[in-house]
Amino acid sequence: MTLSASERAYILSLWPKIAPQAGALGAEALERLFLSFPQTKTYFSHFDLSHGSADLINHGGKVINALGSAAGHLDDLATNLSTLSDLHAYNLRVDPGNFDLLSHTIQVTLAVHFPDDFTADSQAAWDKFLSEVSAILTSKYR
Ligand code: HNI
Repeated sequence: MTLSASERAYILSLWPKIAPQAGALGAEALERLFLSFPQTKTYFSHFDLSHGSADLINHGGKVINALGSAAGHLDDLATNLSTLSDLHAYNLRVDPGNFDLLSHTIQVTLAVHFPDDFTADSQAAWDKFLSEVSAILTSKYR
């Protein structure tokens, strides 16, 4: 599952628009995750999950910036994400099914904020990129 040149271009062209709003976009993706899939809240019982909370913005920013870092290493995603892969598999033990749910709410958030950029082709590229990231973050479970 390798990203083609045009798929890479869709990821890299949107990233500069995402980066300045990483916290807000990440917080929205998390809020959508927790509202649509409330079972995912169990991993965040130590967070204040209310709308616009500092916890949502801080953690949302970390998630989005990790994606930005990955986008800068599309030729070597596994190395770039190795520490996070260890964390999610060995420490957090997040059920792998949840990665599809977060990938979905990230895409909804991008669609809402960047309607002109997030064409069907762009979405397909982002979906593939998020699938690759998720596959790596869940690769050490067994
Ligand atoms: Ni995830 C911590 C990135 C999916 C639950 N996660 C992180 C951190 C990053 C991150 C970055 C912070 C690491 C650190 O502090 O060193 N997570 C990502 C990415 C994805 C992802 C890029 C997928 C796109 N994480 C998920 C999913 C869940 C999840 C699907 C559960 C529903 N992550 C967590 C939890 C933490 C976490 C829980 C620890 C939070 C804390 O600070 O206590």
